[in-house]
Amino acid sequence: MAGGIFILSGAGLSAESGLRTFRAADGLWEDHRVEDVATPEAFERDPELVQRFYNMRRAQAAAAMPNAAHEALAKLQADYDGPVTLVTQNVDDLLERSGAREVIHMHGSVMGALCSACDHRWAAPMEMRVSDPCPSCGMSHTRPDIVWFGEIPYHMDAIQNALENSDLFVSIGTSGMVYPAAGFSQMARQLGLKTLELNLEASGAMFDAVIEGPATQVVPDWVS
Ligand code: BJW
Repeated sequence: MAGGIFILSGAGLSAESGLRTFRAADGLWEDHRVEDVATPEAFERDPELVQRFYNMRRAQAAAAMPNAAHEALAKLQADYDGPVTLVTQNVDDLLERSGAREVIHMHGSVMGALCSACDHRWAAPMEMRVSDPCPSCGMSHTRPDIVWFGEIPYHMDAIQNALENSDLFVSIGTSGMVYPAAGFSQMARQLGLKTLELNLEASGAMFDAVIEGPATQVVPDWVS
């Protein structure tokens, strides 16, 4: 069996599917202040504003189609003679819709609802409201199943375990500005993995190799 491949993806993977990245000049954070929509405090202060932001994101994600980069990663996972762990910071489901399996969504999923009273999770309605009752406890504390700033990303133990059992770390379309994901390439190097970045523009972090270009070109080229 071949050595394991650990793939970390970010917003650049879905950019050519029409989903905006966060920190580009035309990115989401140009129109929406992080402090207003992506923190638990924002949700406490103005839940309807936060729900509107994620209702919009959910509609955009549902309308988007997987691109050649998502499809290449799903094919790699299916064809490669070893484990391919797909960890994404993205909250869309485009990897799953291209056939990828067991995608680790470390920042949650815009397609999911979470009850902040009992932690029950269920499929989000397209138009989510705080007043929607939780199907498990009946309380009306419904929020998007998203990891906001100051919250602990999901599946950290599984991520650490996959990193320790891989030989190659590949970062795709992420600026490396947000921790803990931003620290994974350094952790990988310390664990002795080879590291590769595929990005429209190099993030500036240290990698053994960097290939610059749009994900729909560089990811299929790398996979084939
Ligand atoms: C293309 C392309 C194309 C474009 N082809 N490429 C001070 C120091 C250090 C840390 C902290 C600090 N103060 C606070 C922190 C912690 C904080 C943090 O990192 N803040 C920084 C801003 C400094 N982090 C947290 O709070 C996290 N939690 C945490 O740390 O808990 C503590 C803990 C951790 C672990 C164990 C125990 C305890 C939570 C972070 C939650 C992030 N949430 C968001 C929003 C929610 C999801 C959503 O709404 O979608 O997640 S923020 C946003 O950034 C989103 C993304 O997933 C995340 C990363 O962004 P990404 O994907 O990199 O996008 P961009 O826009 O930045 O970059 C796009 C890239 O694509 C670029 O590189 C382009 O070149 C490229 N690209 N087109 C290929 N066609």
